[in-house]
Amino acid sequence: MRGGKAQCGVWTGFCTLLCVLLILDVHGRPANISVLKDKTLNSKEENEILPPDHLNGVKMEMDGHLNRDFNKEVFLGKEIEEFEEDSEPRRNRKKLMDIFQKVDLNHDNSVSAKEMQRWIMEKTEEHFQEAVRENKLSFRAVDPDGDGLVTWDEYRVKFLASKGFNEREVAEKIKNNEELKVDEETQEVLESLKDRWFQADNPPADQLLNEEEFLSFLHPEHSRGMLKYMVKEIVRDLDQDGDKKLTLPEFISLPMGTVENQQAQDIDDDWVRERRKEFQTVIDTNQDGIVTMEELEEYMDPMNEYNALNEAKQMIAVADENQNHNLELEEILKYSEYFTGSKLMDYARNVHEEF
Ligand SMILES: [Ca+2]
Ligand SMILES: [Ca+2]
Ligand SMILES: [Ca+2]
Ligand SMILES: [Ca+2]
Repeated sequence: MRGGKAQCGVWTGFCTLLCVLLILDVHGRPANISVLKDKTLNSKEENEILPPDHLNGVKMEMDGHLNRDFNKEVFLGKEIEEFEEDSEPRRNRKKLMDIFQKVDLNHDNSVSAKEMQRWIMEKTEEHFQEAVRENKLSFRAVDPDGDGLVTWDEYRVKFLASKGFNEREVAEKIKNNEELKVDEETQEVLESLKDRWFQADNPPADQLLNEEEFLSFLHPEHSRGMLKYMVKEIVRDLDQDGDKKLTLPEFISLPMGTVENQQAQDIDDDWVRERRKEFQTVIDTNQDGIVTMEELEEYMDPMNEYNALNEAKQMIAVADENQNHNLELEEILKYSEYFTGSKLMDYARNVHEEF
């Protein structure tokens, strides 16, 4: 574990179908899959014992897609959901002003890159703490006898029960070493979960996961070892020539036949443009046109301070209208959609009322 307990926020909620789709969908990757990730499809109560496909404050999804909400997640921390649900501009503006005061540590009414970096690190830590909190509940659900240790078989029973299998029947069969009749899709998910399960078992491996290990099972971004595992999985999915490195064409490649109309074509073009930019300007740090596992690991590491500073500079650049490399309150209010996801239509009038 890095820094003892680096923690990250649980993003609860895909519907069962979507979750299975995303776990299985390693080769076919439609460019517009983010469309599927519409918030309306989320359901909070399901799959809490399954590793979330989306990790808050991590730059890339487990399926290799860029995390489009990254900047909002690291700017808002655990308040992100509140912002999404609350669409009342007046209240959002007030909240954003409060955040600005806090980011502006030296109270000079201007946010520097350093101040933003510190803020990003703080908010990332907040997601971590959220993950730990939710992990407690998830762990309790898979450890009904409460001895603090979970076997793969115990977890497997809970997983299958969440897929609609009869929990007692499955448990009985596993106990008696009988064959489980599960469909191919479920079997594939099980195998990938099993792989991940044993990766999360810290040495000396005892085939049991305690709460902390279970946390890195659900949240690989917490531990150096699991971060490596996650990167390996992503590279495996994108690497076409098997050299365990990614070229730009490998990184931006799209499956054939996903483009059905002009709208989808536009989404594809945006997707490629964004990915190319990210590859060239951020991930490939030594600029040799190749992304190694090490480079990808640094990129994915939510606690990387250098990444946080870069992100801070990028965020400032987006809204820095007066070009002073700092953010003033008016700039942040004007670009509120970028920082919070919600538009403040009447920002100009309100700002003037305020001052
Ligand atoms: Ca300041
Ligand atoms: Ca390659
Ligand atoms: Ca490189
Ligand atoms: Ca400025």
